[in-house]
Amino acid sequence: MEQIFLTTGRNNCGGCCRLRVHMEDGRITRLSADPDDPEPGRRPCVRGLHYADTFLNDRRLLTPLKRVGLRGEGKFVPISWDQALDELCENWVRIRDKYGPQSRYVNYAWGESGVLSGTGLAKRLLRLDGGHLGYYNDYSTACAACATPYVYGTAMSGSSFSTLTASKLIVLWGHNPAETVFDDLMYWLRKAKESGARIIVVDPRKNATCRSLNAEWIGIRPASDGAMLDAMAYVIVTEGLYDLPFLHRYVYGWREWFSYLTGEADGVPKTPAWAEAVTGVPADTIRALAVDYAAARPAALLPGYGGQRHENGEQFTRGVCALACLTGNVGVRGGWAGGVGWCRTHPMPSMPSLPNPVGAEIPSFLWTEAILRGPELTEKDGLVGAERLDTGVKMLLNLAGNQLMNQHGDLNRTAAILRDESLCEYIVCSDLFMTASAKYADLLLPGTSMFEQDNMTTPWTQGDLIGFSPKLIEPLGESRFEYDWLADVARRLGLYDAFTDGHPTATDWLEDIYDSLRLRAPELPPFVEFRTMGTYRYKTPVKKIAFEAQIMYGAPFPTPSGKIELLSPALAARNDPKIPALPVYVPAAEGFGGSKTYPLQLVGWHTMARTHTVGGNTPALRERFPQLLWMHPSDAAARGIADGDTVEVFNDRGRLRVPVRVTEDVVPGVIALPQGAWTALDETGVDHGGNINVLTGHTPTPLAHGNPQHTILVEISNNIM
Ligand SMILES: Nc1nc2c(c(=O)[nH]1)N[C@H]1C(S)=C(S)[C@@H](COP(=O)(O)OP(=O)(O)OC[C@H]3O[C@@H](n4cnc5c(=O)[nH]c(N)nc54)[C@H](O)[C@@H]3O)O[C@H]1N2
Ligand SMILES: Nc1nc2c(c(=O)[nH]1)N[C@H]1C(S)=C(S)[C@@H](COP(=O)(O)OP(=O)(O)OC[C@H]3O[C@@H](n4cnc5c(=O)[nH]c(N)nc54)[C@H](O)[C@@H]3O)O[C@H]1N2
Ligand SMILES: [Mo]
Repeated sequence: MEQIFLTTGRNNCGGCCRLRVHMEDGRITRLSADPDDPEPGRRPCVRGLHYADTFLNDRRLLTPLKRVGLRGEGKFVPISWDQALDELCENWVRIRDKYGPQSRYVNYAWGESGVLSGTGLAKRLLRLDGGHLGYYNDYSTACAACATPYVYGTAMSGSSFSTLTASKLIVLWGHNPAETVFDDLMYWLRKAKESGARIIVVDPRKNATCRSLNAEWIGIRPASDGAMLDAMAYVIVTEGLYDLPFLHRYVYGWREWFSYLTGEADGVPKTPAWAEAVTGVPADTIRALAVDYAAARPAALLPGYGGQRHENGEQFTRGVCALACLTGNVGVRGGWAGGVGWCRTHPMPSMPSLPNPVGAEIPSFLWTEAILRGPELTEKDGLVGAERLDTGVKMLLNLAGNQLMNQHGDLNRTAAILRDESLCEYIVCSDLFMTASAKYADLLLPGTSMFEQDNMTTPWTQGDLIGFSPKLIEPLGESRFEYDWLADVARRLGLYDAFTDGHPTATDWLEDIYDSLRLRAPELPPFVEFRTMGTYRYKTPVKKIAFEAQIMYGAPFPTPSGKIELLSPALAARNDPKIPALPVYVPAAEGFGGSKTYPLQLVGWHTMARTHTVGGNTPALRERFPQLLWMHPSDAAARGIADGDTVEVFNDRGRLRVPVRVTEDVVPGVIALPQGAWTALDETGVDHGGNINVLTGHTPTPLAHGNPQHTILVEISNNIM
């Protein structure tokens, strides 16, 4: 007899879709969309519908594994859980006592994006045991989240997507929600279009969103957007199309910005022709967009995170905010303030966190530096909470993450750092598969998937829904949820009671967390009911408009001046040309024209086919979405490359091989490759998986110290031996 249960995904996806799990005789037979789902904007996509193939298969790790070969070689022997945890504790205590708590690090990892995650729980245990080196920011929004408060005083710069139906013109700038999902944004974009909004996509690629919305495409060179934003502002200023009362009332530093735009300050007017040379976008197109954006009130310039995952990503973020201010599109329904765009409307569940006795934190992108040269890091590298570190990272916990050898930059350099066992002495990974990162573990522990363990989820940027993925089957083989084995580690360390705090199982925690949320949100159904619903949408819709209170009621902005700071005194004081006081274009060193040897700009994106690397080993998804390099016909012809040819893409950092798709959907001089493909390095250091991170660098962005992983210069060869 078939039974149907409801669940929701809990890896790093912005969808929070509700899935039906069909079961027979205790086995999962298939997944399907729920026809009764009240959420028309959150229907499962191809990744969600494949979760059973992705997570429940014979590729799963089934026992703890201990490394026997060289680190990274991928040679392991199975061991018992008892032996695994004994060895883990031995190293844990040895490293703590020899190097101190600061030598322990839990790496950025989002394979488990539920309320309970291995990373959060491991930090809890380490904090009960003296602490660990911490990190701040992330690989998703480092630049945007850091730069937005410099402008508005807060990162909560997002409005409810439903307000976009009031927009007359929507510009999706480096934004591709048809693939990246971002809650129910696509649904509201469709609604906006039905209400008559014109939609334009600014992207180096004619992306899936552009095609799906039948929107207009403006192709732009990667990391050059700031120049186009400057030129649009120039047109709006010189043609008198700006909102002067808005600037007077709410904005600090606009006159200085005007002087820069007109060239009064530096002798270079930031005209559309000036920007054309940088961006490759025709001057007429820039001028027309500027005029239309200024005329269509309200209008929304909606940035994704793609434009900010760049060397100059902070300035991109500030540039978009500046245009919104120039046209008075902040604080109004149908406008958009720009910035990172977080928007929380309802109470959300979270695991209570403990203070970290080690105050020091690094930016998340600098973990390889903390291993290699921890004690050399200073405030200039973004170290906070300590002037210096006493030690490099000696124990690394990588739980449900594939950063080590897939998602971090410059994988060849990363591999060299990780292979040196005198640097980081002990690496523990927990994963479902033998990933490229898992191969670098000294101890590799088999985790449980979303079908084998209760967890709770929250949506991404819009806070109106919570989800639950219930345990439906027993864990495969000997795999265990991180909570369970961490509790065993705690027991060995004499910290069991403190760690579990009266919660023998993870589900006990979830119930407690949920019940305390219910005190704040009495409309929530009882836990027993909620856990069967897949997703629950708050009944009271809150349509939030960012900065409405400031614009409608005159509340001050939470900045030092109380105004929107286009000119930032804090940034002026840094006196760093890479992050100047004004929100203006700063060229990327590895941007267009940055190298004669490597003339092509390579840009990555987050593909429909995977969530980062998750799904990258699912045969049906691999077949349907082969990893292909997009290349413009003119670049292909210049190199004698035909559609379907396999080429080698290379720079000083690495080489990869991948088949080419010749297409006019990418601008000339730019090639594009989806990020997240599984690394497959051969003995000569050539990657055959098509992983863009063999080509990305390790230089952090100037203010956020974030990952510029979309800024890459390369050359291509079709002369492969
Ligand atoms: N299917 C799927 N969905 C996902 C994920 C996934 O891996 N797969 N990952 C999730 C996660 S963790 C995150 S952080 C988000 C990521 O969300 P984003 O960072 O917004 O996604 P990206 O695909 O990197 O970038 C969005 C678009 O920006 C374009 N772009 C890149 N560089 C530039 C530029 O310099 N200028 C302009 N104008 N455009 C540029 C890309 O071509 C792409 O179409 O997605 C989430 N959703
Ligand atoms: N070049 C380039 N690099 C990028 C990006 C980019 O745009 N370009 N994007 C960056 C961004 S935005 C992000 S968020 C990061 C993502 O970086 P990661 O979070 O490291 O990437 P994932 O591939 O999602 O890794 C999840 C891992 O967890 C495992 N896993 C999945 N479910 C479970 C589970 O239930 N239990 C356990 N134990 N393991 C599980 C998966 O098998 C996988 O190995 O990548 C960043 N890297
Ligand atoms: Mo991300």
